[in-house]
Amino acid sequence: MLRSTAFRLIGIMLSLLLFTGCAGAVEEPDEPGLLLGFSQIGSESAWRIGNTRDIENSAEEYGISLMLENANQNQENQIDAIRRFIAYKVDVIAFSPIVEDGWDNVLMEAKEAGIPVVLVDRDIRTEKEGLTTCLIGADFYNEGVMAGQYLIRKADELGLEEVNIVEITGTQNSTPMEQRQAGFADTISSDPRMHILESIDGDFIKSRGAECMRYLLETYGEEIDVVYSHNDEMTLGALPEIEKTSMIPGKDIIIISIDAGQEAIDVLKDGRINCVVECTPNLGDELMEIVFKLKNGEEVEAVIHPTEQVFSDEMDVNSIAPRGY
Ligand code: GYE
Repeated sequence: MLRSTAFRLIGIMLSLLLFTGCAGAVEEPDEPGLLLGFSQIGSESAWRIGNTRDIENSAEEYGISLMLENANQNQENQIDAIRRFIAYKVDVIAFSPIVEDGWDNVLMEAKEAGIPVVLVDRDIRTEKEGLTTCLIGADFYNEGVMAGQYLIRKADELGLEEVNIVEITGTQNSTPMEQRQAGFADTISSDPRMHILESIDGDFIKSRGAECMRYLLETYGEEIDVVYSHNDEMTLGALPEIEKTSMIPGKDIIIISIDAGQEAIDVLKDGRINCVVECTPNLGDELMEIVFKLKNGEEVEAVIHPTEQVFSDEMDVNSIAPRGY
C-alpha cells in the first residue's frame, strides 16, 4: 500500500464528509497512520460490548487508527461496512461475522483491492479459498466439550440415572452456536443417561432466552433437569422464568452457561447457576499484533485461540477475580 500521507488525509476528510449525518454509525480515525476497519456484529451481550471496548482500547494502545462500525445484528450492514472500508482504502479489514455464509462476493472485492482480511471471534464458510488471512477467536467446540464434561461429573456426583436436558442455542448458522452445540452433543453422546429434550434458538439475546425458557417450562415442566444455554445473556433471561415456578435453579435444575461475564459469575456465586465456561472477549491485542504483521508482509498464524477455563460449583467461587466484562 504505497499511499502518501497527503492522499490518506484527503481520503479521511472526504469520508468524514460522506459519513456526516450517519449518527453513531462510524467512529472516525482522528489521525492518519495505520488504519484498521472493524465491523462489529452489534451490542447483543456483555461479551460483545466488552469485545468492542477491548478492541478500541488496544487500537489506542498500539497507535492504530480504528474505523469501527456496529452492524446492529444485520449481515447486510456488515457487508456495507466492509465495502466502505474498501472504498476508504484501509490497511487491514477485520470483522466478526454474524453468520458463517454469504461473504464470498464482498471478500473477493477486498482481495481484488489488495486489502488483507482478519476474522475476529467467529468463522465463515466460503466457496473460494484464501479470502481471509487469520481467525482470532475462541475454540467454541472445546467450550461445548467442557460444558458436557462438567455435566457428566455433576450427574455422577448427584447419582442421577436419567438427565433431561434443554438447550437454548445462539444465533443459527453462527460458529459459536454450531460448535458449542456439537462439542456438547459429542461429549454427552457416549453417556446413556443424557437426553436432549429440545434445542431451541435464543439468538444470544436475553429477551429470547426468557421466551425460550417460558416455552420449555410450559412444554416439559418438571421433566427438565438441565438447561444448557449458549451464552450468559440467554441464561440471565431464563433464570427469572424458572424462579416463577416451584423449581429452584441451581438445585432442582442444573444450569450451564457460556461466556463467564461478571453478571453470570455473580449468579454462580449466589448458587443460582452451576457452571459457566469462559469465553474471553479480550481479543484486541492479538488483533493489533496481526495488523502490524500483515502491514509488514509477515506470515500470520491461520488460527489463534485464547486459553479458557471453567468456573463452577466444584470450586471456591469466591476466589474468582473480577471479570471486567
Ligand atoms: O458468546 C455471545 C455473543 O460470538 C463468542 O456472541 C461470541 C458470542 C458470545 O453475543 O455472548
